[in-house]
Amino acid sequence: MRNSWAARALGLLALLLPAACEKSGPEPAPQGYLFEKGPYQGFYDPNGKLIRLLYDQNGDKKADVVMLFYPNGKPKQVEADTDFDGKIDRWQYYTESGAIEIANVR
Ligand SMILES: [Ca+2]
Repeated sequence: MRNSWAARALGLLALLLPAACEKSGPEPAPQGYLFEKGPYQGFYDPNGKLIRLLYDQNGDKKADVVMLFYPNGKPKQVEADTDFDGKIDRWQYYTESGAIEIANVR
């Protein structure tokens, strides 16, 4: 399935979004804060909104999926290196309302 990587990336949201709401997490620093869990790394703004999400799928300490989000919480762009060669080979850009604006596979 062509869009399965994107679906998987979006599925990460389900794992990380609750963290933004947990009271037991680290107190937000003035410029936002980083949350790391296994291969996932999320960066949140001072209000606890997820701004950026990185995912290291193959465990080589380099992010293979990078997601950016609008202030409304919807995905803004998703870029992925699906063959782990260090180059982005798939990407999707979204409108602020959540519709896919550009999707491409290199
Ligand atoms: Ca990697």
